Amino acid sequence: LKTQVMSYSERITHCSHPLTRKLLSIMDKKKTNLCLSADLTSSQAILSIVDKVGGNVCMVKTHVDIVEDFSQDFVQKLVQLSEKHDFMIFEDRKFGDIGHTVQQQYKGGMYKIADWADIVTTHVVPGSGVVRGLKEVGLSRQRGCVLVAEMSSTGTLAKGDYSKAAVRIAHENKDFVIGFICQSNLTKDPDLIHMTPGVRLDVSGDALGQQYISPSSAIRDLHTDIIIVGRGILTADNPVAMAEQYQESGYHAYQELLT
Ligand code: BMP
Repeated sequence: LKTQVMSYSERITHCSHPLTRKLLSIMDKKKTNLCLSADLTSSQAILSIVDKVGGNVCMVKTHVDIVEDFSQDFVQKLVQLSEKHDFMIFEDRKFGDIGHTVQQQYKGGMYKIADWADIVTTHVVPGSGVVRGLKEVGLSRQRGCVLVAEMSSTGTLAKGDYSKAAVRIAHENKDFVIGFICQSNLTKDPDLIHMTPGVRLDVSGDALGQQYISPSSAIRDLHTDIIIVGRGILTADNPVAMAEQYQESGYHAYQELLT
């Protein structure tokens, strides 16, 4: 199956995971493969930008541990916005410990991530136990997880055999793993969604090793499914107009793949 030439609606018929199906149906309906990385430090600032660009995105990614005034009220409001605008909530927690520890980090502490995040990211450096630990918490709540198989940063160690191992762990845990954070197409399995950060139109990197590619390079050339954009939108003079531009660039690249 060549997922990269399947339309979102066609691909749904080849998918079994309910979250993958839901995500693809949002992408199809809203004509977007854009995920906003809402990397801001105040709840109000996050809720405000998300309410403005919610219609342009299929997912909103958070780093909840950078929010200065975190509260359960904040995440409840985020969930309400996800229902209003129809997007999925994606906490980029990047778990990286033994199964027993990540279970507690996932369901407990002050964030209680499993209560509100549809999807979480995890590193696979601990081996498959990290996924099995998260799964015990997430499965009954209809949650999913995404494996960090490759990274956008310069000198990343997540490459080669490491990335291949991530793909294997994904295939072995398809009841819970719905895809990858990656910089290339890693498998033709239609169930597994490829999500690519390090996407920006105007600059090629930052001072701390981030490397950027354009939306069309990610979708059309690398055959990934979703573009994750943070500062490209957040620091723009007009973030709403910029979100529209990223949405259009990403969706146009997808349409080019179909023809
Ligand atoms: P920005 O578009 O502002 O560079 O933000 C990228 C976002 O994606 C950040 O939240 C970062 O943590 C995340 N990310 C990344 O940049 N590269 C990766 O390989 C994996 C990530 O999750």
